[in-house]
Amino acid sequence: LPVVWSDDVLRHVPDAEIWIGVRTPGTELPERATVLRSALVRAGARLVEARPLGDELLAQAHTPELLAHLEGVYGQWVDGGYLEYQNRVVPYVFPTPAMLEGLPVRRPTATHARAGQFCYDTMTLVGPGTWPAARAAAHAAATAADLVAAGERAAYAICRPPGHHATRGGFGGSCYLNNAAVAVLALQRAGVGRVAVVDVDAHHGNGTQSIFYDRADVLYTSVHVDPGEGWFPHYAGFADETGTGAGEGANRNVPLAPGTGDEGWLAGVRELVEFIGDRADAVVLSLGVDAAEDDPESPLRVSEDGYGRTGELVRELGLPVVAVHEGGYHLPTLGPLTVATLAGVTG
Ligand code: SP5
Ligand code: ZN
Repeated sequence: LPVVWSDDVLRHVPDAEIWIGVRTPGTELPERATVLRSALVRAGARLVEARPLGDELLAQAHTPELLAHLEGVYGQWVDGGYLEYQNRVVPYVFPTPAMLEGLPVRRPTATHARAGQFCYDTMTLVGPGTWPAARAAAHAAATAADLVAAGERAAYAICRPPGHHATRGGFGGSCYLNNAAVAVLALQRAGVGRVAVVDVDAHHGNGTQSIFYDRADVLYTSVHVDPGEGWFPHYAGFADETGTGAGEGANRNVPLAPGTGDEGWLAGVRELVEFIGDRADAVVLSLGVDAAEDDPESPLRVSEDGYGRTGELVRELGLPVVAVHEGGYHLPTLGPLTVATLAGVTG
């Protein structure tokens, strides 16, 4: 199994997350990527360097305003003297629909105001290495997609920071650029017609869903902890979100009750696989392992064996698979869970 890697993914150091006003240590740490690399190498995988082949794909996945913001905002934060207050870009005012109620969204003058124009939560801070790392992760996803388009049956990209909460024009949930969306677009650039995203991260991938919500040629499917039970991303991931316009019927969410273990989880994954059926030519697997029982960020209770069987169910689709890493925060089990899933995928 080719495993795509870039040293640049280590450059994003989140330092902190501000959650209900409390500054807590960051959870999406660089060590996640090195742990994954070690586990995969130990399991016999072949490391492939990420190639810089994604900028036009980034422009397809995201708005120019978001890309310019992510590239420039930390420098503006430094130049504006904000390091005196915070060592990371932290938003405080958000141009929500409730603030503007139909009025145009202006471009604010102050950097501290602009911080909230694209970031929709207070946990996803921008530091000096955020942009190069996010870009490297997206390039890794595109490289894995290119390997699959060139004939590999499966490829896996160690993407960090993760991506599935990043929308076309916004970011949050520890995500900045949508790596899974970039993988989809890279497959299609290489001539693959229909792509199904299977998102097995514990959280709903609101970003990926929204990017493809009106498209019939990209199915988005996800099993995750029920946002209606109080879990991030709170505002999306419900079962009645089925797509819009041409994309009606191309979206499938399976929300699960907190505490769900292997049986309920695997029934959910099976639903996704049946939903996809013969309607896709390739799969992008949004591979988060934070549904595992020992993960601190979700209340689901999937075992290592459950993740292995998750991979096997994806394999049963009989399609080439581009796996991109998403969440998973318990460093001691991150490697084994991911190796088990990929072993299921490759058989
Ligand atoms: C990619 C991914 O798995 N993103 C997950 C983002 C969800 N984060 C929600 C955090 C909720 C509060 N967690 C408290 C941790 C304090 N450090
Ligand atoms: Zn997650």
